[in-house]
Amino acid sequence: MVNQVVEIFWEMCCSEAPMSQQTQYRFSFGPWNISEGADPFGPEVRAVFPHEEKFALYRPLGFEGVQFHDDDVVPDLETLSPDQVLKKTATVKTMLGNQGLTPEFVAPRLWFPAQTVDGAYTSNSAADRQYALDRTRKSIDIARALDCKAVVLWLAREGSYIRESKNARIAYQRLLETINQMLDYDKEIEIWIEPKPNEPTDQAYVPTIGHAVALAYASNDPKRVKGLIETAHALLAGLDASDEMAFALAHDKLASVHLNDQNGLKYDQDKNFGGANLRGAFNQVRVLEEAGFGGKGEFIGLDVKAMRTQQGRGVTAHLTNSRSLFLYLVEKVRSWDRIAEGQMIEARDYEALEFAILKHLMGLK
Ligand code: XUL
Ligand code: MN
Repeated sequence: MVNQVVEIFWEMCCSEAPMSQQTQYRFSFGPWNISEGADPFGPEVRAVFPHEEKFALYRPLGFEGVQFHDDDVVPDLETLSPDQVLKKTATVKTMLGNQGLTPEFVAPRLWFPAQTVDGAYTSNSAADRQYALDRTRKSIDIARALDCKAVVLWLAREGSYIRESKNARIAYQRLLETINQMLDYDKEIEIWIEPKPNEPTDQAYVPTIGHAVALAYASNDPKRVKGLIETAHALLAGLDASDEMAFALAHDKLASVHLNDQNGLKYDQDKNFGGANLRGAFNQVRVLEEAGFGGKGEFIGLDVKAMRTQQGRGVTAHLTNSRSLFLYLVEKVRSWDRIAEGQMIEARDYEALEFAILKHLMGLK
């Protein structure tokens, strides 16, 4: 009887992604993840070096996907003509090809320009909103010229510092309008929204994946609007990152992830994956693995930051350690005793289940 129940449970929980079809995970990061160590209180502590040299590090470190801001591809893109932008993009495309790398997405960097001080798509200024849309169209052009199918919207400045400064209802309508304009501008591009609840704004307008998925469904082409979930951003919203991922996966809306970690409600830390909460990291891997995430070529993105104390040129241990930790946790998920799990769930003995998980993570029988 118990075995029958366990089998039924197995069918319900795991049959969609049999563990035998093991996903070969592919990893990505952005050039900003090999940082020079500057923070709001001090300048760079390591030598700055060009993107080309960063690209050469990807493959040897075990990464094949590159995440871009638009101006990582085309520096000073505001000052260049459309032809110049395309020319520069072509040289980056060649560079990537030479290194065997795939561009995963391009994100309009809408948080640096003077025009976006009070928001981009949701600014109170019509001229500034137009600037944001024009810049976004340039990012789409760059993505397409790289043969890349996605643009990421981290809506950094869409929010408010004081509630009374903006009409939030109109702001949400403007976000939807912008998404539709993007879908209309290019009939193939996908829009991946990366929610974050705060920083730099006090209160951001798309704080969770639920908000992003609502925008997707309300858009003119819901299939092309998805989400990118960052661990730290979910934690800053007081939410569990694995549940946020599960929500997106249940709606077939998880396009990518930014795995990292966060030690409580502080500034956005971008700590190494698993560095603050190993069990939380295990659960994110478990949810991704059980859903077969990565099986359609999706990348495991790592948005981790090197410690300021780290010395050297082009420090990368935070990336390789986070990648290795992910793969160790994949092994932990695959070697987890599902039959015993099913029995404990059937018996509703969650005390036993919790202790078994903790022992499994510690390598104890
Ligand atoms: C911001 C953040 C960004 C985006 C890309 O907190 O996570 O790195 O992921 O711009
Ligand atoms: Mn991120």
